[in-house]
Amino acid sequence: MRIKKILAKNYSEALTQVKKELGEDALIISTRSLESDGPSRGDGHAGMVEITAAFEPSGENDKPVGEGRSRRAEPSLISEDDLDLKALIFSLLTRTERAQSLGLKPHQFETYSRLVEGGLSERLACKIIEKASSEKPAGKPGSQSESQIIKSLMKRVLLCKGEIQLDQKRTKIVLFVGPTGAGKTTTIAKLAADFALRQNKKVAMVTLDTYRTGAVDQLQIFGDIMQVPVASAESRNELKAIVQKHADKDLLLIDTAGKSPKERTYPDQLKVMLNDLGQFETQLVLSVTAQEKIFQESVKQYSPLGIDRVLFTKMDEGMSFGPLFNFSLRTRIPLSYFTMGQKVPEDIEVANREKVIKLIFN
Ligand SMILES: Nc1nc2c(ncn2[C@@H]2O[C@H](COP(=O)(O)OP(=O)(O)O)[C@@H](O)[C@H]2O)c(=O)[nH]1
Ligand SMILES: [Mg+2]
Repeated sequence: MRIKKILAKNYSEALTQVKKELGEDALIISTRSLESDGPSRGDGHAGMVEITAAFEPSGENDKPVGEGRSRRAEPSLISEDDLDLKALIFSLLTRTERAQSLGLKPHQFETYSRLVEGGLSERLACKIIEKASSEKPAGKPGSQSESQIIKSLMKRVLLCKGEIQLDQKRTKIVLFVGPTGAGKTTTIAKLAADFALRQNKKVAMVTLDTYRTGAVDQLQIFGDIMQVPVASAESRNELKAIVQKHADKDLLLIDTAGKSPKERTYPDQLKVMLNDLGQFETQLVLSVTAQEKIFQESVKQYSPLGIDRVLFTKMDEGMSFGPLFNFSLRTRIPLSYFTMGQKVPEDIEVANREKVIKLIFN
């Protein structure tokens, strides 16, 4: 796709010229009259109009690789053929213009800007504003302000399911999965401390992360400090034996290896290992400092296991919390805990909606 400016005496001539030179499919991005720039223009273009248009150069895409454009072209990450013209034009608009094109009214632009700056997706921000304005009782004195309505609406749609619920009759087994370095092992240690030391429950920790040097030791050190037993399993039978050995426990926390979201086979390997456990809960551990795309990819990766909860770590290091909100709304996976520091056991809390809203609007 290329961009070109066309100069002509008036708009109708300019448009005719755009069609003639750039083709019927050319998209007008902007128009302006050069008269408005004042009489002092010395370039001889005063009184003319200028149209900026985007167009697909004809024939260039059809050339075989190695000829013409392909050889001369600068290396680029996306080929021009893959560009979605509409999305590109949308991204060329200013944020206000985008808000307008999504159907918002001028008095809503400021709120929209605020939500988008907080990291909410543009479409989600729009939907929330529209829903809030449909809920606002027209002009009632003393009624809530628009921003209060928006905050309470956002709070309402967030799904939080509180802490891990123990099972009276059997050991509650909870599996922690997620990208490398998200904070799985540290979080397990925090939870073990909370249940064992504060709630006086019988807890054991198991790690399936036996590939990485030091991974078992990392959990073992926490276990020694807290007097909580630690085991490691490399096979389905080993895991089965460990679970049987700890049948008297209230809670069994299972740590897994960190895997890049690109490793699609790991959940299947886990599934085989966990096959004899009966019921277990899966907590997806994500760092708020990770890219938003990692969130989505991790869900795709681990969905074969069934994801019951999402736990966000590194809230202390996060700069933008809108992605957490986007994720929560898109997936509807309930939030369980937030962690906000490296200190074991104190830097963990049960996820709560107020905190998310406060962080987004800070
Ligand atoms: N700032 C901060 N660091 C954390 C938090 N949780 C874990 N970490 C750190 O993140 C790093 C990776 O944690 P780890 O538990 O080993 O991640 P894993 O690979 O998912 O098991 C360690 O240095 C942790 O101390 C948190 O809530 N905030
Ligand atoms: Mg780990």
